[in-house]
Amino acid sequence: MRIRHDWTREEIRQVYHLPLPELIFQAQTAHRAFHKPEEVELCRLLSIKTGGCPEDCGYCSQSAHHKAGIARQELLNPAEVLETARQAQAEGATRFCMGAAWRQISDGKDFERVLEMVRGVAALHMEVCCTLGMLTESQARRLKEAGLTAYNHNLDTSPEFYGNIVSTRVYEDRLETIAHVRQAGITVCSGGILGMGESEEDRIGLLQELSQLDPHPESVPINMLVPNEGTPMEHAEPLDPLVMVRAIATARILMPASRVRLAAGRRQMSPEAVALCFLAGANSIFTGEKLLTTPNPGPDADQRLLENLGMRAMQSA
Ligand code: SAM
Ligand code: DTB
Ligand code: SF4
Repeated sequence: MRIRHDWTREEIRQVYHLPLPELIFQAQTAHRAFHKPEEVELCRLLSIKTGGCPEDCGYCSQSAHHKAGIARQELLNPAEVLETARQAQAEGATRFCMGAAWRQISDGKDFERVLEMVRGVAALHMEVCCTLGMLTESQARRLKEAGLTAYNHNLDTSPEFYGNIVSTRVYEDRLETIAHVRQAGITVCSGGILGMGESEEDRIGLLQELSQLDPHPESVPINMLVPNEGTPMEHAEPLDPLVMVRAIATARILMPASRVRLAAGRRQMSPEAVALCFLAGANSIFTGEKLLTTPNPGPDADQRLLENLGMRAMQSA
């Protein structure tokens, strides 16, 4: 199966709108060419610095522009972070992702502390991912040297809709950080959010942008909006889970070798909808009781789910 970076809007539109049985069949065919269909990657998220973010992302509980009422938390100690990583590993997670509510990394004490966290998690032989906002080329290089495997930086939606969800940065800024990550030899984790009031065309536009990145992001998180009280999106219309299924299947067909993550929003989905997302080619989830600031199903529920489906956690590479 050839990996393409030149999917046109029209081709993607046609894939996205295929009759569901045909869409799932094509997604499964792509999935099986590169992955074991019974395996799911378990990733654990931890918010290492919470709230007070200067950006105004309309979906986010951590923006200082909204009143979501979450407790602010300054940067955690590396020791606490490593304790959580060890626990996550004991629960079967192979990837550990640390998120900070920053617009960008500033060099200095905090960045040094993050580098220490990265070195510590890497020493556990887990995949280490960070999402810290924008970064420069030299910061990316230092993260790489510390052992960072992946950097998460989402495009979130189409370029056309982007201005409706955030005003404090532009799409180009996102693409630039992704380029810095790539240049440093760190793998890219980039995806988006569905359910923010975007159109089908915006979802297709997001998938096209991701598929044009060369190489493709190794990891593509597809989030269902978690509507946070106190944010401009708290009353967003709930998303039909079949939209998640279509977007995941399309992502799988466009980027067959990538890991496609069913990221935020699983608490709002039935086990049947989650199962359909796996059939559509999702092969990664976030585990643990919490995402960054919102609840997640938790390890017991996830173990039951995988057992019921006869699926299993991916072993460390
Ligand atoms: N501040 C950094 C940044 O924005 O790049 C990193 C942390 S940020 C919380 C990471 C990603 O989480 C966002 O890009 C967005 O895609 C996702 N996210 C945040 N809030 C969400 C929500 N309420 N529902 C779904 N996804 C969300
Ligand atoms: C991603 O795409 N989703 C994760 C991770 N990357 C950093 C974040 C989801 C956040 C959900 C809302 C919250 O818990 O605050
Ligand atoms: Fe800040 Fe990231 Fe939240 Fe945007 S998504 S407000 S950049 S923490």
